[in-house]
Amino acid sequence: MQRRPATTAAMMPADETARLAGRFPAGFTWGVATSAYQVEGAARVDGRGDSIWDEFCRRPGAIRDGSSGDEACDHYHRAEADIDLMADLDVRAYRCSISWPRVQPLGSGAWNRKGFDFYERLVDRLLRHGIAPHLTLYHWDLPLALQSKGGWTQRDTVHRYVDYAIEVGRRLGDRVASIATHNEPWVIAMLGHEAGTFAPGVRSRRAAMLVSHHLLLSHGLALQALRASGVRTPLGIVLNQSPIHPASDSVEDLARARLDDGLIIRWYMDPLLLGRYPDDVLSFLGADAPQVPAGDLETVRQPLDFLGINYYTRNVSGTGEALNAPGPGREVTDMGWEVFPAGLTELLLRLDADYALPPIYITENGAAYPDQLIAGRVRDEARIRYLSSHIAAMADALANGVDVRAYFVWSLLDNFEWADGYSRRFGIVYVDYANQQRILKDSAIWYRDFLAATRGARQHKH
Ligand code: IFM
Repeated sequence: MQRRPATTAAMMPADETARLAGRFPAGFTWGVATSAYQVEGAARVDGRGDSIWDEFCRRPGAIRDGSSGDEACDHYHRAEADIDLMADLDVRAYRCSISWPRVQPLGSGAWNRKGFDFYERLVDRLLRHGIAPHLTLYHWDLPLALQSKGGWTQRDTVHRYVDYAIEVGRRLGDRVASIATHNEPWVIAMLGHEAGTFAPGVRSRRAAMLVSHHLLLSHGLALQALRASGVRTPLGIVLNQSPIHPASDSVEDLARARLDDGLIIRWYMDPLLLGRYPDDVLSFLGADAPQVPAGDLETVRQPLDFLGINYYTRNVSGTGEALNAPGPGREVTDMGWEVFPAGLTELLLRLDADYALPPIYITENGAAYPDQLIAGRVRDEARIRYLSSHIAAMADALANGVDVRAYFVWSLLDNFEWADGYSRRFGIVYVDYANQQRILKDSAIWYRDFLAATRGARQHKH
């Protein structure tokens, strides 16, 4: 690991950083996030089973650069150093996920002790450094053995998942700061089962909607089971959300935007918080709507201790526009996603107006840029602007009464960005994949100084 002093003044004046920090209450949680398949590597080590992403990556053309998470950031073997790195940054919260096939290789039956040992060591070391572990149970890496039986299209997978959740709760529930059941069910359902661009690469709207229902049901059952088994840590779920803006005022574009709002936001928020699916989406889906057995929606609607929101951009919807198409002349990140911080405030105020929300955690926010390591330094001013403007947008929502309690930068490390492979870098820490060296980007130094300012600490002197 390479450490380097840096002057934040060149990136953002210290008084501006301090003013931003001063907009948040003491006790607000600031962290960084990763997920298992994206960073761990060690895909065939210590008894880990295959996941649907291992298989998907083997399909020719599935991943832009032909890569996989086989090695990723080798975090499995470097977790201690990565935790030391977080401690150096004075980060006090870390959101990560458990790889289900690492702890239960076939998704049912035997548990893998070595897999659990890894997470127990991770959690204990985080705690020793004063870093609160926030766990996600499912960040997309379904055990492949379950996919061969139909994966999330099968109701049985819901029950296998609940068994897994109970076991994680039993082993780690007393030591972690929160547990989220799922990360971004919309992505799992729609990119994994309708578009087919993510694992398991299925292309069927009907399958996708059934999967979304099973994911929500598994969330509800897992919450019930975790609570019944005595887990007391805050429990919730993480949704990817964006305000949906019509591309124009035309009747068609307005209708498309309303439908996308239903498919992306209300399809998840309504069952979770109101116990029903939105009527307009049900009638749009027709025969593709899932058959919902009596009682399921009641199960889905469990009290939430928190709701995680992953925010990156707004969506522009219309009959002639693709989702995420940026407006003309707008700044975009390396993902082609428009930089639109005001959308975070708008989204939070809208959700707060429409639902009786639990405390909100911003579980992901960040940006990919074509970072370059030049003379040992990554000058990612654009990422600092992105992060600070979104933190300011979150402060605006807070000032307007939304109960936001936590914020996690996506991501601690550059990592495996799914179908984009390693071609997109989201980290505040640069990973040199040739030798697995970690190099703090300027944004990491800025975040460290921002965190110090939130604690009222004096700015680091260089
Ligand atoms: O890398 C992903 C993460 O796994 C889920 N949310 C969006 C991130 C950036 O695409």
